Amino acid sequence: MKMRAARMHGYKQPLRLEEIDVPHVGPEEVLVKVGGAGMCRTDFQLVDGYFDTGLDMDFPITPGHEVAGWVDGLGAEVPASAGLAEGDQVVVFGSWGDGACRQCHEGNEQLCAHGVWAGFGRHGGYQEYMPVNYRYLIKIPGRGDLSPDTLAPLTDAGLTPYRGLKKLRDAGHLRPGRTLAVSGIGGLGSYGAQYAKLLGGGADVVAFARSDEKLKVALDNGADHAINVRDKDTDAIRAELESLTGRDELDAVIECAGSADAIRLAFSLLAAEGAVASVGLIGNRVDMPLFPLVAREYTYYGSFWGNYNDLTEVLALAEAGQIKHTVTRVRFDEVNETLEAIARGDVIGRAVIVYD
Ligand code: FEH
Ligand code: ZN
Repeated sequence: MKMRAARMHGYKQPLRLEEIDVPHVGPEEVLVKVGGAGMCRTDFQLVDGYFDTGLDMDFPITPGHEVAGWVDGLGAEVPASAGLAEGDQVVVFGSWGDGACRQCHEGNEQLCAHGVWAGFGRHGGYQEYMPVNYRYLIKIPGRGDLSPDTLAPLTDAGLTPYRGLKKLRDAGHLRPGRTLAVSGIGGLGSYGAQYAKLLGGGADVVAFARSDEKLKVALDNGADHAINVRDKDTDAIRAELESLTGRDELDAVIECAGSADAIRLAFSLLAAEGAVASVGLIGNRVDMPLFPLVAREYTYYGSFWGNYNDLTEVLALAEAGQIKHTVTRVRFDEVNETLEAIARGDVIGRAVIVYD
């Protein structure tokens, strides 16, 4: 049987839209019929060579690490205890550790130094069927009220800011009287604005973005305030922050963009003992003054993707109707132009490939 696959044959070139054989599954694998594949800025960066010095790529590869769909077949050794059957709706936990290191034993497979990621090898969500080890599938209860195009983004865009905000919350940075900024309202930030209220402990939430359309998403998703930071210097932003919140500082920032400007702004506005959690990856390096970091006792968290249990919590919030989804459905033949739109920052919410 054949399937459509948008595959990468090399860096800095469009994905090739191909017809290839549906893969066979290994004994412990499940064949997932992809119902939705989120298109992450990381996918553009993969094609553009962001990872070319860090990852060995055996081309062709199929991108797509943000996947939801249905069980279409089971390998012979998938145990009954996995509770999976043909037709079940599932999401893919996309970070597969070696199961041997401390991080894997602690449940943080996304931090495994020897792990592999869906969409960074032979199979990913940019193809209609993908084999996945049964351990990395989460079955969605059979009510069917969450479609694959809303489920898929939860496995990365909805997962990544959740983990970052948990770090800020669990370290005591989020409580009444505090000001929490959600920086960057793209795929990740559209969820980050929601978690800022759900996990924020009463903190005042202000969204930063470079487009009014994206700030509207943040306000619709629960942010208390919104500041368009495009072409404004720090003093102007600080004045606007004070007029909106009554304070000219931030106590915590979930930084979802990752650009040098966004990170610099976060630290420029940070109150003493403030914390920034970086989850965005637009840039390559962080440059900040040392003295304020030390003398004001800032905390800077890196937070990567999320672990399996984080994802189960996000899915529970979605199943309870506590998460709003901002999805742009994409046809398979629009994949390359959509990657370019993502690179320009022109996509509102999350683009999701659907194989109609
Ligand atoms: C996913 C896979 C690999 C690198 C980076 C990412 C991010 O999109 C996680 O949020
Ligand atoms: Zn991603």
